Amino acid sequence: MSPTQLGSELLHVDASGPIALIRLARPAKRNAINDALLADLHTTFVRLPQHVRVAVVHGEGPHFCAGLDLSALSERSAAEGILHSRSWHAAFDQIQFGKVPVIAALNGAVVGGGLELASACHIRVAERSCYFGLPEGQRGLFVGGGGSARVPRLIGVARMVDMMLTGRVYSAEEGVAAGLAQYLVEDGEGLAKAMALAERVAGNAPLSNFAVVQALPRIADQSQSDGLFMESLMAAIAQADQGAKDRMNAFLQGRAGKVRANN
Ligand code: 1HE
Repeated sequence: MSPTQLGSELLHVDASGPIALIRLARPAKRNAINDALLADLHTTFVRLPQHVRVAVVHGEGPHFCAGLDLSALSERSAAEGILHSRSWHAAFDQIQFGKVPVIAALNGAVVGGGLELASACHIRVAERSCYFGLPEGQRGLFVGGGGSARVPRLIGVARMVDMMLTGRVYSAEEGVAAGLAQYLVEDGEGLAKAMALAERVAGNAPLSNFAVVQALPRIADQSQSDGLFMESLMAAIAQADQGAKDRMNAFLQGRAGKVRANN
């Protein structure tokens, strides 16, 4: 897989422009993630070319992702189970803490490992058809793709406990209200909305985007004292960049947009 030939028959990737489009392409299996698809996701995010500024992830067919491919759940020892889970962590870390901001366009089932994938992305757009669940409890499993770390940061531990213990499923509207996604759109409009958001994100200074994606979640995990110190370092690095100076001058000379309500 060379940088210009990312993807596979399981993962369709167009990284030719500044917005990379990454599509889970197993609709017959509801985009369930097997080891090969996981490896493709991992490699794709590691190898995104330098010119890519934002990535958009979505799923082919009526469902974003049915989670772990349950047919691939062979008998594993505890040690093999740990390594399998760690391979999901490694792949999804490349999404959350990779080169670029990642926007997920969600439709249909966003369940189990599919919700873990979505929660590794930075912005989630939910179509009205979309629903969120963590059926691991019902399947005799536990989350293994980073869900226990990422989902409570979106919705709180109590809501995740409820989802896992009772099998509660959140509708798109409920998910947006709870914090599982930031945008709610009509069916069929998710990808267009994600692309429109990606255009805006791509227009930011790359170092600002880097700070938001890399520093912000880490600061939120730190003590206030450590977090504020890291904030100062990141702010100083970002504003020292020529791109930031150009943008500030553009505003001061009346050449940049103003902040307006609902812009
Ligand atoms: C699958 C999977 C899968 C579908 N692994 N094959 N995830 C789950 O527990 C969710 C399981 N899936 C479902 O609840 C439903 O399939 C859906 C709600 C996602 C979609 O329903 P539907 O009616 O549109 O499709 P379907 O008929 O159920 O499925 C179509 C095919 O996809 C069918 O295979 P076929 O060969 O009979 O056509 C299904 O078996 C297959 N399929 N989902 C394998 N998940 C890192 S730890 C993460 C732990 C987890 O993610 S646990 C949660 C797993």
